[in-house]
Amino acid sequence: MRVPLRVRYKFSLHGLHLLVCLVLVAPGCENRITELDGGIDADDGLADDGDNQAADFDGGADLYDGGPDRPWADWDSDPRCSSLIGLEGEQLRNALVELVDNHTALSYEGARDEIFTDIDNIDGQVQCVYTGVWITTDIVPSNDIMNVEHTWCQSWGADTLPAKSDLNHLFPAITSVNSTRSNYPFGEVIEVSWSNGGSKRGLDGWGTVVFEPRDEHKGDCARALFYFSVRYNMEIEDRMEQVIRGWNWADLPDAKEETRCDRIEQLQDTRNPFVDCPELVDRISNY
Ligand SMILES: [Ca+2]
Repeated sequence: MRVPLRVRYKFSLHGLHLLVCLVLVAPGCENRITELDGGIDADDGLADDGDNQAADFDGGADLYDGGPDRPWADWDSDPRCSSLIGLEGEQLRNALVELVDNHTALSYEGARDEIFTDIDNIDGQVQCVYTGVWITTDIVPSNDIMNVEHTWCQSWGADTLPAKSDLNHLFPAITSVNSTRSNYPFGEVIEVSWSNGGSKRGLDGWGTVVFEPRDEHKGDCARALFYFSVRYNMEIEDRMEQVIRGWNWADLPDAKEETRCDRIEQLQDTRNPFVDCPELVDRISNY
């Protein structure tokens, strides 16, 4: 069994300070410096049980320290976000709700049809977001093969319209893999019990069963969840929120995700603003 990261941090700080320093300056670990400082007592350099919150919310995930800020002045280059310039916190949340509220809701059957025949169909093929497996189809496939994943699970509050059919959080997935994800929270797996195509299920650093999408889908998943939280005024569990904030930056929107957002706008009249401007995620402190 692997030792949870927070325990390893304490062990390292007590006995192997040099090792800790080497880890901190390794490429890609720069963000850990600030986070780790938050868990160190300034007097003796040892982890303090009373203020090691940074270590506590890690849970096996890469520590999140926020993404690079884009100056508001540069946002003029993206007219889709121009109405949001300068807004943060509740003001931003309210402005986002104005943008995404009252979309044109499809029936669930209609949404499923659009996924398989239009928005996720590329030259007659549809890809499972969790495994990368492609199937050839120009219709809604058999439910035994591939179906629709509710990133915000139906059992979490997406079981009625319009949330149930909101394409901004629906994706195609191999049926058996969708069942494996079930309604487990998203997180970073450190003890793998199942894996397929880069996605994993298993225990995170707190010993909770979580599902981790493959890297290519981590950001898409995160932005779908932040969208859902704002659109439907639903809270994201704190541990999951810390993880997916990091995923938002680790897997920034690419042309495929942006094109998907365009297609959804044609059908629903609204977009996922976090796909257009992923920096917005960090300008709301709690979802
Ligand atoms: Ca992606």
